[in-house]
Amino acid sequence: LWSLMNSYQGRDSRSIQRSIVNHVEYTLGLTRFNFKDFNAYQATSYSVRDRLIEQLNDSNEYFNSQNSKRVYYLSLEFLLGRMLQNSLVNIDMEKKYKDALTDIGFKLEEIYEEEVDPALGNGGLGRLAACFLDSMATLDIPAMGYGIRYDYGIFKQQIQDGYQVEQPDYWLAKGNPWEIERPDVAYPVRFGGTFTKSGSGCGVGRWEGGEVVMAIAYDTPVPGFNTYNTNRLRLWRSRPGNEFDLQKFNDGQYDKSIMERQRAEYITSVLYPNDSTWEGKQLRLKQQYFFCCATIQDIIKRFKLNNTNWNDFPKLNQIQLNDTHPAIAAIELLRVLLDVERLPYDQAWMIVTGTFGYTNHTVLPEALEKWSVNMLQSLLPRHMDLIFFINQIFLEEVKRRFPGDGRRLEVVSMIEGWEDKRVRMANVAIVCSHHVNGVAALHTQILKASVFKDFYEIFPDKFLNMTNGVTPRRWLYCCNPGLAQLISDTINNDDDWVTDMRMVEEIAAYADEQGFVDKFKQVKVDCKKQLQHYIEKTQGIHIRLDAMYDVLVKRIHEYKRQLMDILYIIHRYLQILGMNEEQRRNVVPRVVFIGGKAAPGYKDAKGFIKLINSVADRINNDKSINDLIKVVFFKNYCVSNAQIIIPAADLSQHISTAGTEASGTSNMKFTMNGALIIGTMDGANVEIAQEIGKENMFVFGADVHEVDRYRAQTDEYRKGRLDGRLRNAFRAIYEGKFGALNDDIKGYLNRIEAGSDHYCLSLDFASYVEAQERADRTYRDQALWNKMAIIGIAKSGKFSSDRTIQEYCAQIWKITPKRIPNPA
Ligand code: 26Y
Repeated sequence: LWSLMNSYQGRDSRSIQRSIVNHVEYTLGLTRFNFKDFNAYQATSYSVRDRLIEQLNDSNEYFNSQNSKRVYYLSLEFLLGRMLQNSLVNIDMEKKYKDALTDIGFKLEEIYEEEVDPALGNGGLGRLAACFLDSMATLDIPAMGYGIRYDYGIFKQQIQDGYQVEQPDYWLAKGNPWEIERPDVAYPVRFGGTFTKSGSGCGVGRWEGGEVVMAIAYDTPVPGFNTYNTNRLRLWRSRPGNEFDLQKFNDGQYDKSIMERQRAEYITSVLYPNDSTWEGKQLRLKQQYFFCCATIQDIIKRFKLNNTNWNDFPKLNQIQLNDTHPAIAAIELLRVLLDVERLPYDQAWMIVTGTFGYTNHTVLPEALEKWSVNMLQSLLPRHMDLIFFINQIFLEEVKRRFPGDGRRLEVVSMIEGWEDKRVRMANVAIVCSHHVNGVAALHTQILKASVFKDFYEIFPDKFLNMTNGVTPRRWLYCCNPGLAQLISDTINNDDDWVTDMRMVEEIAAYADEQGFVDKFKQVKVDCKKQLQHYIEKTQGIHIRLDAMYDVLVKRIHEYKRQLMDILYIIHRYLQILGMNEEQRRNVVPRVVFIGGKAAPGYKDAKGFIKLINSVADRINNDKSINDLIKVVFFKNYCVSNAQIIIPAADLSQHISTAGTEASGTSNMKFTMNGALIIGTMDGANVEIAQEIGKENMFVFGADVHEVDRYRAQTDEYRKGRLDGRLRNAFRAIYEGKFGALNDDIKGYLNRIEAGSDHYCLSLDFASYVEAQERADRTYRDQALWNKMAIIGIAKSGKFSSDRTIQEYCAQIWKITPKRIPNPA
């Protein structure tokens, strides 16, 4: 048996081929003599998964045997993107699989394209969770991700007649070779029912009745780069519980009771597509509690394998909350410690606050979660009871420390309102956590100075900054192999930089060296060709190669100001129309890409998409401007096509109103891939400017203070200062130059004209135009442009998520890497 147990998968070509072909025959049930690219993808993935499972099990065994401290990253979103290439790269077998497949008649690159893009997230927050998983595995941190296995990921975006149309993303339709279903790992989760309490204070009691659904685990292995360590992402799926509605069965209503059981499965059906406007949907609250409840049970079960002393719990378990979405987990842990484990309140509370950390991702008031007390009470009676209790204790403490400060009590209370009472989940999360962090320096400053000011004064040591990062494995090594190769060749150090991005700084020394610059230019051209091909294939649009590729891709939102970009394009178009031949020869040709999804209920954002498409229609069909501008609405922006467009960008736009974008993470990806940023002093742009130098970006716009002052003025004041070029762009739209647009978008523009300009389009427009002109001038000087781009890459090291995770480990989780011995 031992020899069997030691039989890891061979790494030679024959073993790889045998494993793939075996999976074709025995897993897929196909004949090994005839299978398609998709089947080759499936079999290859199963073959890779076999290796990952082995590594996962060994890692887990090892950590268990050492009673290792663990980190748990709880998130309602994991925007993983395709797994095959990333997995092969991380286990250092891409070349071997490529050769093995070539031998049997398949091209690995084509097989990559067969994979669906698992998209269980909205945008930045979900993608950050995925980057963190990659970094935690790479850094040998015993960590797990916990989330929900949605049947439907973020919708697929289609464009019909210029409007966004949402299509369901049933990503599991053809199976998912990366997950391992674990019917043996299942926990009951209760909703509703009644709670009966005994004892004083918070008391203890029994929670009974209601409905019980089961959480079933689905595990996905997360391999680290250049390490044997492989972590686990555990996603929960809901299934009906067993004690379901015996009454109806007994009454002979067999079919009805079966249907009722099915309802349990709806809990994990769909990812909510909102990323900035909170809606009090009961099903969403059920999702949150469902996954938190199962997760806490799973964590406690693992703790109990090796431990009996509850005071060790926070020393051995750190739980990070990815925004407030999983914050109910803290209350759930408290409930279990009190009502199930029967610990005294003080001890239980110490354990909770020693275990949790909370990451905030937004300062927009409309994105903050505030569940109605009534809803919580009926769904989770004990949790509501406990929130009231901890709130009371907390407020008493605040009263003692800040006597007579009634305003503060009102603001920091977990409960808001009188008739329509709501629970402020951010306040719950702050009080239940030992640390609260923002995701970029400016964002954390804003949290301390305004959003959570009153909390900061109560708990000054709780608040800290953890500037976001992105994984250089996916966002450089995988998506831009040409650039990766150039870096490796230049710094003469193999691939060491892939786990130590600061090393890339060395290439700055070559920014003036012709040989290096030529190679860099070639890499960029190759990436642009790939994008050109992708656009031709998916959207049927031909774009020229010798233009500046100007890219704005992110979720569509007023604060991100896609509207300002398209208004600038209109301005630029009108300018060109007024030029003579001579002047036109001086215009830098641009292909403008704007892409992103709008939340289905966000009318204004959807209006922006229509406007962009209408402008594209007009400009792209205007032969008179001879392709000096081409506008492409980049459809269905997602992780897999981000990997194509980011490496191909020359100019990348990060133009949010100062003080609104918590961090941004694609700004980091674009910089690593040699695009120049045009951007405001917002989010992580500020730190990117610090690292690479302001002179290597096109910075513009009001800073946070100027925004505050502008907003404090009257509509009259703002109306009187409306930017003239902006007004001309509005006129062109009203006159119908871009077709008949609906009244909503016109109304929106009218309001800006009337001085209602919350996102400061008029305030920033002049300096935006000026920055765009600077970008043009710089682009005409290709030597300068490339030099700036190279310095950007060289100095982007800070923005590796490895650095971010190291900071979380040192300052919040107090955990050190645990390198597992390599079996080979
Ligand atoms: C409550 C619900 C409506 C909701 C759902 C998703 C609210 C917010 C979100 C997602 C927010 C998000 O993606 N935030 C982004 O997080 C990134 C990672 O920290 C930041 O870089 C980015 O600035 C921020 O907008």
